[in-house]
Amino acid sequence: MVAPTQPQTAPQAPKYTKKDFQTDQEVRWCPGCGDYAILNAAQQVFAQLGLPRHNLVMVSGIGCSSRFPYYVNTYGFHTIHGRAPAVATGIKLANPNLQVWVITGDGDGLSIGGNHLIHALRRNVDLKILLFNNRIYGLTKGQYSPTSELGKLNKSAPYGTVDQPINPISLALAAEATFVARSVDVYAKHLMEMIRRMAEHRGSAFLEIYQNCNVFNDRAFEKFTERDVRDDWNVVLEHGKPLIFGKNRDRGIRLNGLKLEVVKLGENGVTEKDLIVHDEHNPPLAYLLSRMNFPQFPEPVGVFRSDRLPTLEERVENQIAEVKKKQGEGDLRKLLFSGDLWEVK
Ligand SMILES: Cc1ncc(C[n+]2csc(CCOP(=O)(O)OP(=O)(O)O)c2C)c(N)n1
Ligand code: SF4
Repeated sequence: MVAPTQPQTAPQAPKYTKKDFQTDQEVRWCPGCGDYAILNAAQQVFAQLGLPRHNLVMVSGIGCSSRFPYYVNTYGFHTIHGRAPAVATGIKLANPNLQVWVITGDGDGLSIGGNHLIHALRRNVDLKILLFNNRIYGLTKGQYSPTSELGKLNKSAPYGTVDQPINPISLALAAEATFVARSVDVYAKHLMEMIRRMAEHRGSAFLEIYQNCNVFNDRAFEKFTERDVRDDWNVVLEHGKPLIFGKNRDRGIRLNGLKLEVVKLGENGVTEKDLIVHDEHNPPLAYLLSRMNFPQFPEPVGVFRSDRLPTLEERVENQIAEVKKKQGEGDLRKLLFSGDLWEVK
């Protein structure tokens, strides 16, 4: 049995403001870094969750983004490079009442920690994973990352990268994450809404956040996120609504066979009825939409997939209860002294 998705609220939680989630730690990010906006959005959402602070845990790996736990007044764990999902899985299994957040970067989460990320997602551990994607290694001063665009020139690729980048949304969907979304550091309201949705979700929740590193990869997303172009170059995914975009709301996304295409409303008899209606509960559609990227398509932001399925910790708890019903309480001492024993002299 799977319980319906509900906010993990506790009636006794005090009324918080964003300030309650700030710390006295000096924030060491560069002035102008997109990380500040994400921190601000997260602190505001945490204050509104109705959860006591001691029920929240921030777990991070290594990188600029991974400094996050120092700046949030909850429990926190700055772990080792790429391993935050493994540590977070242990925390969640040991105490399923905690709401566990993982903070990672495109290098931390997709390069050294790619393997851990995939397995946390496929196991449907109830983790809320924020991936700050600045398409660069920030902390180590600007090497290219698994999301750097093909041909990117930088210190570690003086003639341009020759690697095909990872699409984090496609990867998360292929790994069976049950909640997958994207937002942008400067879309404050949208970003807060996505973080709130993650908090309410039970199961592996993955949010890719386009984050500007103004020192080593400045303006990486500006062509589709600047105020004057974003309506023309973003399509906002909303469950049950047709995929319409553009300043004049006159363009949309249609399926032509198995391919997506941009169409203009009113042209060649195209109407709203021809457009795809977004469905968060349709993983194949989500995957198709995840393949839309600027400049061939508007960049989708919003929730690609959201499905309530049994989580790892629910399965573990159920299994223990089932076995206990059949075999009674276990006896650790008996177990340790069963089977073949040797005495080392
Ligand atoms: C085992 C190990 N390998 C490499 C490093 C060096 N290192 C530290 S952070 C980092 C990449 C960080 O990039 P990203 O995850 O994109 O985070 P950002 O700093 O951009 O937020 C690397 C390679 C390390 N600290 N430990
Ligand atoms: S190096 Fe880039 S990602 Fe790191 S704090 Fe500075 S601006 Fe932010």
